[in-house]
Amino acid sequence: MEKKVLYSAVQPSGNLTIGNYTGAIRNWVKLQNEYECYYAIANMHAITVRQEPAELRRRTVELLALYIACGVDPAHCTLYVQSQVPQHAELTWVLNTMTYVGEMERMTQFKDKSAKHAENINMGLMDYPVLMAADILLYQTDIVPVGVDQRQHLEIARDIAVRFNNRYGETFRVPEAYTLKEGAKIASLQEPTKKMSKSDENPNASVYLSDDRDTILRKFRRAVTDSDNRIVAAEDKPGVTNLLNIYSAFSGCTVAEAEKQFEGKGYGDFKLAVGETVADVLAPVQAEQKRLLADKAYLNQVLREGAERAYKAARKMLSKVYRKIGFYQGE
Ligand code: ATP
Ligand code: LTN
Repeated sequence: MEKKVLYSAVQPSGNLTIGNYTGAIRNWVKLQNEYECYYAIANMHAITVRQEPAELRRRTVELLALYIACGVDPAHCTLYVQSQVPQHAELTWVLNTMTYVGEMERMTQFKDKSAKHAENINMGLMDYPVLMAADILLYQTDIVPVGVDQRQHLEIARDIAVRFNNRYGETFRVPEAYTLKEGAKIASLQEPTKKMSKSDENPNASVYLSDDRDTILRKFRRAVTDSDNRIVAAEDKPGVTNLLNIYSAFSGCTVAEAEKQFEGKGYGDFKLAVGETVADVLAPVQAEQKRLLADKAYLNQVLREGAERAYKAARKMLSKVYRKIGFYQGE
């Protein structure tokens, strides 16, 4: 039986955080044998906010090395850079004509990013979800593993697919979101009601996958908690709840087990244990990423092969779309 298709991507827009790891890449590894996987580096999405060209280029390769260091296997998955497959931009144009401005204006991420980059509310920022829909729909994707923050974009991708199918006949497969419970939403260490984000200006708010052990321990030591000293998950204790979630995601135990384990302990010991657990998981990943980055020839080859595979599938799909909508492609 043919494997179902899985698609996901991360933007090379900053240093990845432990949220990107638990909410995205780690799940990719768990799913890679069960599905036919496409894992992209979404550099076209990244330029919707301003990027320094040299940095964008460097981060693209670093992200690829990170995927592989986390355990994503290039022999089984298609790893590629979004801009190297032109059909993403081409399909976006078609889908733009069936997406409403009002829908895009209502997107939470668009509103957040518009507030944050008020000097640069560009068309690409608004079009971001349509490009994401094109990514997903080009490969007849069945499931899309994303963190909670991306679920709204996935809903729009589904709506656009259904809309197209209704108008032009069955063309796109309608994708499903896939979110694992633990690690799906890691919050900021400084403002635990906000999500941890790689583009947060406060470096203490996020733990980066590239942070060394001392930095990790220090950031957890400074994490915002509360004054009642009980290590339990509760709605009015967002800081402690977040730390319990992180501990659970990195140690493999449940939040309930973690609560039990830390019963009667102080916040100081608890934060140290969370920091050590995270640092222990990240150390081998960092070492492997460094080793891979020293072998550019290998990384370039992975990207070449990935782009070729993705291109073949995308070209077929776009041609089908062009046929359906009446674009002349020769007789
Ligand atoms: P930015 O802040 O630059 O927009 P980001 O940190 O949100 O970036 P993305 O590249 O947008 O990262 O997201 C990559 C993947 O990581 C997505 O699947 C997203 O759901 C997941 N993710 C991002 N932040 C978190 C988080 N705090 N907790 C869990 N998953 C997350
Ligand atoms: N917008 C996504 C990254 C992304 C993506 C995708 C995720 C771009 N294209 C397609 C899943 C499927 C984000 O995580 N911020």
